[in-house]
Amino acid sequence: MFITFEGPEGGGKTTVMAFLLERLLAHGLSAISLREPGGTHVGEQVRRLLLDTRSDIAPAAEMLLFSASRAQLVEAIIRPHLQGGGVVLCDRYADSTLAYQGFGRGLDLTALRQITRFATGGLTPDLTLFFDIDPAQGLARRQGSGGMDRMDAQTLDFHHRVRDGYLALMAAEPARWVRIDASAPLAVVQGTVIQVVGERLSARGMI
Ligand code: Z5A
Repeated sequence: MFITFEGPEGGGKTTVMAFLLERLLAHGLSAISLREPGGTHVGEQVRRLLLDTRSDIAPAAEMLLFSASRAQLVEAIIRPHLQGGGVVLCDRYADSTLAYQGFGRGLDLTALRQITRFATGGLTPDLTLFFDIDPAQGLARRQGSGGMDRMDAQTLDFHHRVRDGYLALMAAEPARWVRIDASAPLAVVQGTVIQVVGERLSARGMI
């Protein structure tokens, strides 16, 4: 089962994914957690380039770099783990490209979908958890937990377009997406995620 974590920054994706991973492993499931961009040697090099505030990257080049990192991750880790019957948790995936480079930067969505299909071989998540939070609140949390990277440092307008983009993606594919109120206290968010994922795993006979 392939589960992705999406949403504006500071929603708690990384924190909750680590919590979920522990629970899945405790259940005896073969689960791994990954992040995008990154997750492989090549991907981590690309990540450094993409998030460095000194990088001046054209929108199309930015999109292709995110896609290169994704292509490597799918080929080297995600697909083999899924083929072995495991669970893959991924902190961001292709929907981030549609939300950030498509709705945020204004790149053509049809072209982004074609490139994404090429990069991933058409691999789509079984479940996408949307950590929904007001962008200003998310950025404030992010500022509190560390430095701002090149993507965080975009305008608030940009981050609002990204969130609106996510809402449009979710509306277009309601069976794959579940909205999580990421402004709720952490324990509530964790409880909701455990319940949603538990139901999906049980429906597949995995627990
Ligand atoms: N990007 C893109 O443009 N295109 C693409 O195709 C892809 C990505 C794949 C990756 O940055 C950037 O690349 C990202 C999108 C773009 N940029 N932006 N902007 P990243 O991986 O470094 O960052 P991120 O994915 O945006 O994650 P984040 O900012 O670290 O946020 P998070 O993982 O959702 O939150 P967190 O780190 O778990 O929590 C943040 C803080 O909030 C932390 O102190 C927590 O303790 C706290 N927290 C978490 N939950 C709560 C609750 N419920 N209440 C109170 N406090 C909480």
